Amino acid sequence: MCGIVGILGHEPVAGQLVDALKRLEYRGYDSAGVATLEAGALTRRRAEGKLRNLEGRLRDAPLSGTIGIGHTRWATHGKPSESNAHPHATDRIAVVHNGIIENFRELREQLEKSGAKFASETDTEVVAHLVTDEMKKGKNPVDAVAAALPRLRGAFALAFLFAGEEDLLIGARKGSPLAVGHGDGEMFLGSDAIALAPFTDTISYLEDGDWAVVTRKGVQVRDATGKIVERAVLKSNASAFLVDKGNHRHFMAKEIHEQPEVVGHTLAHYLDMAAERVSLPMTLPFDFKKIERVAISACGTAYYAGLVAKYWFERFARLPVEIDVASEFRYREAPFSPGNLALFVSQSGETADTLATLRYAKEQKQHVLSVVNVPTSTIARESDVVMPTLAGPEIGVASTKAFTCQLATLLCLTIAAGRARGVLSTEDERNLVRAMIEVPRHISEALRLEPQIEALSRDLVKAKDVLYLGRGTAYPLALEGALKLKEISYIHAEGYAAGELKHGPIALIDENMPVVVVAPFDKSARREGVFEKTVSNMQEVAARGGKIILITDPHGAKEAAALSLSTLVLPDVATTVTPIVYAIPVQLMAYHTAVNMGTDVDQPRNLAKSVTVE
Ligand code: HGA
Repeated sequence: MCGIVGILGHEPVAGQLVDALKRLEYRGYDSAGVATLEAGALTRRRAEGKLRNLEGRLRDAPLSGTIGIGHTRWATHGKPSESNAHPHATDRIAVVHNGIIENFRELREQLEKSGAKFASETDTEVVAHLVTDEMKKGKNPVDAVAAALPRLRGAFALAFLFAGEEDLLIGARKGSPLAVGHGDGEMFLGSDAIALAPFTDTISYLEDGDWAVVTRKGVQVRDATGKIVERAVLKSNASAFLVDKGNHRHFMAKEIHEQPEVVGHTLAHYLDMAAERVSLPMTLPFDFKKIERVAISACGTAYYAGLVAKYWFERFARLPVEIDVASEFRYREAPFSPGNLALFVSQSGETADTLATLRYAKEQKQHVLSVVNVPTSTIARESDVVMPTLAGPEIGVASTKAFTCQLATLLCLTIAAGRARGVLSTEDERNLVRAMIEVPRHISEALRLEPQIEALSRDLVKAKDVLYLGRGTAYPLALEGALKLKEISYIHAEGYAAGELKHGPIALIDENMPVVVVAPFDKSARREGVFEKTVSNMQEVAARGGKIILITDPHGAKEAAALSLSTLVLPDVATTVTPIVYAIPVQLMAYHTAVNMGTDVDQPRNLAKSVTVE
């Protein structure tokens, strides 16, 4: 979260900085700002709120500098306001920051004692004063930054601009991502390659602890010990991704509708369709037969994808799975026996808590496998093996297509595990793969429910609270449905395992409470009765006047539609793939409710994509 950019250009760079920030706005939109050098002097324009406010400021008071830095903010320290907007500056330097400076209080006290005057409530501003302090002692900009960085605790990506230095930017990263873009006599810094795509496709990624001295001639990178290091220069394909909404009103709508295609791409990557078997294009650096336990760690929607995978691993590979949200996992000091598998799921591949858990798992000698949507991300780079989801850039803050692609990838992995462990027969695998091949078509059919869901959502906007229920793999879907509704419509929602209803949440049910029941008709012999058990829970809700919205298939509708106020009938799909197909109505319901509420669907309040803070 928070996007940063820096440009050493030929022409005035303010417009380019804003273009790059537009591509980073998914990371935060509490405020935005830029700083350039005007006749050598640091000059800033900043504005609270979305980037368009900054554009307005720049129209009224343009900047002409050919070197500059920019920032779009997701506030962690200090309210979203103009004075807390980055860049933060003294008369010597301006800085933009993604991350958290954990020891900012203690640094601020020291700096204030020696006369520094602070103008914001942010943690970031200490960095500006710290470097200024070093420069006042006579250090040049590079030495001043070198002296200041080791004093910062926490996570950061930083870009510095210096008064009077027309050919120098310094970037640094520890924890948060930072890329260097190489142009023709121009150079760039950015939180990701997508931000720099309009200017260059030639990118180097800084490693953790690196800092980079950038001039128009090129870049010199030093590692945390100060040693000059080489970082590979890669060709990025980020510019191939068009960041626009197509014919849709929101990125989220576009991304929901892209799912038949992107899930299809992802499946095609991991399946041999002709042989009807899973065929992973990468070599796993471990043998599933020797794995005794899988530990899954993720955050938010990716965590729910991991929760579905737990059911699949246990069922198809007979592997015990432990799963926890990364922000808990990392502090639990969970014991691991060496040589087992730690699995991480993240859309951005930069999620700070997931990354910290990954590093812990590595210390504990686990094999590290990650499922990520950004293959150049830190999580991808630090994993032993990466299974990319081929969802393409996801811009809407509420994750949709990344979730279904994560599920598709995880299903392929669990089947590969089942085969390797001798648990899944060739026949079972063939049946599963046949069901998977049909998923993109079933998603398209599910999307046809949109008008019915749109009509339904006009009632949902009146609800104060909504309950989502599900059993088995429909339980994580209930959790995901509730999360999606909360995050974009701001209606309070809870997801519960249907069997838990009577242990508490049933007390909430009255005639004002919509209850969304995710209940595919489960045909598998082993789990016989799961659907019937959910129907019993629906009876309990109906008896208390709760308004049921049932999401099921034709068999389920025949059995239980009478209990519900509305029934969404999805195609009859194999039980295993239901989480992928049932994600669609759950997403559409949240989307249309939010649209009817009039909220900012793609950029909901208080949220940001790519959570690079803890
Ligand atoms: N701590 C800084 C930057 C926040 C950030 O990176 N969010 O993701 C601030 O609050 O401005």
